[in-house]
Amino acid sequence: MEPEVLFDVADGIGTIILNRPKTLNALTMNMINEMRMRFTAWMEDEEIRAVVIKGAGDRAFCAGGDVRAVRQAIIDYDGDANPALAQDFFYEEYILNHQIHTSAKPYIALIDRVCMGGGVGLSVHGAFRVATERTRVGMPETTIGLFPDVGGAWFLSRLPGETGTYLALTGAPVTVGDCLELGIATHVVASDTLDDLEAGLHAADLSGDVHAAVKTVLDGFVVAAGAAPTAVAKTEIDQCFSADTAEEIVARLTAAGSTFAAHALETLASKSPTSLKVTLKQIRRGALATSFAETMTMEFRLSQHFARGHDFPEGVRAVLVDKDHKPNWDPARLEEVSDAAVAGYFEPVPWRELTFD
Ligand code: QUE
Repeated sequence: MEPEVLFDVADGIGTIILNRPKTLNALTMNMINEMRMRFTAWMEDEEIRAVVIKGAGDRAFCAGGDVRAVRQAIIDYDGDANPALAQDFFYEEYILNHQIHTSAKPYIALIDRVCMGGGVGLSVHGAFRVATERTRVGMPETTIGLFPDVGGAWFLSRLPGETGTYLALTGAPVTVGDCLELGIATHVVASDTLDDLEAGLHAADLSGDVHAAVKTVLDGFVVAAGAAPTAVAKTEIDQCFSADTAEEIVARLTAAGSTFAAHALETLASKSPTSLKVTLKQIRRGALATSFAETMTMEFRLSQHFARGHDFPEGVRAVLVDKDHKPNWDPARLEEVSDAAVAGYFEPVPWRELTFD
């Protein structure tokens, strides 16, 4: 059987290749475990000077987590806590995100084509994020009744103005121009130069200041990024998405009356009302957090409550299993999701806590 993730070491560079091209390199528990172990070993290995991550195949960097498997575990389970997979998947994935965020060695994500959800968590927290003209980045979790996790509270709340709140709630994917303009990407290169770029990294002298050496190589491949429609809409996004409640965001978009606002409204209307309200609070709390670790502790709690809720398995059913794209959200309307219900999602769960020392 073909390994789900490949590791290669050469010229002081450890390379991770996500290798499930038929499923858009969606992350399995096995892939997360293997990457966690390898990453730990590489951080302690003096021969490894930098880490590169990329996706196999010609369709995706990584489309997200294997949430179908998590949903199935939830359906099959009848215990008091959460099924092992719904605990371990998020727990181990978030530790991996934290490892990437805190990596002392340059971490270089080659984000070609689709990069969604869990794929964003494997790329955006690294020091170098290389996008191409084919890149599509998004946090679409509110579409499946979940929330923009994998460090979304941290990085989305730190994007310019309210653009991260907009991306979090609508799940809207962005193209390469926005990736650069919003700071999701550090470099934009042509996809047909990626092999040369990797060869450049392998040929570089990484024995001195390795961050500077990597930056010099990447800088040499930079091309123009093109239009940034989300960044262009920032003033309107800031006006509408700075509201304190999801209802008020909807009211401001309704009052705005623009094509952009109408499209955003239509998008929000299809999302889980619970996801929207919890996500807004998650992003606001993320903005106030003083450490990445603190936001991951919060997100793990959220993941556990979503695993016990109605909308996450239902959203996965509608989008990824039955593919009818007609989720039956419960509650079905924003007004029916109480402040108390939202607050409950942020409470610790008795069976496990994710903390970092
Ligand atoms: C929203 C999401 C996800 C999604 C689609 C959405 C998501 C996710 C996947 C996905 C895609 C391909 C796969 C797979 C999962 O799709 O998080 O296993 O092969 O992982 O609209 O949040």
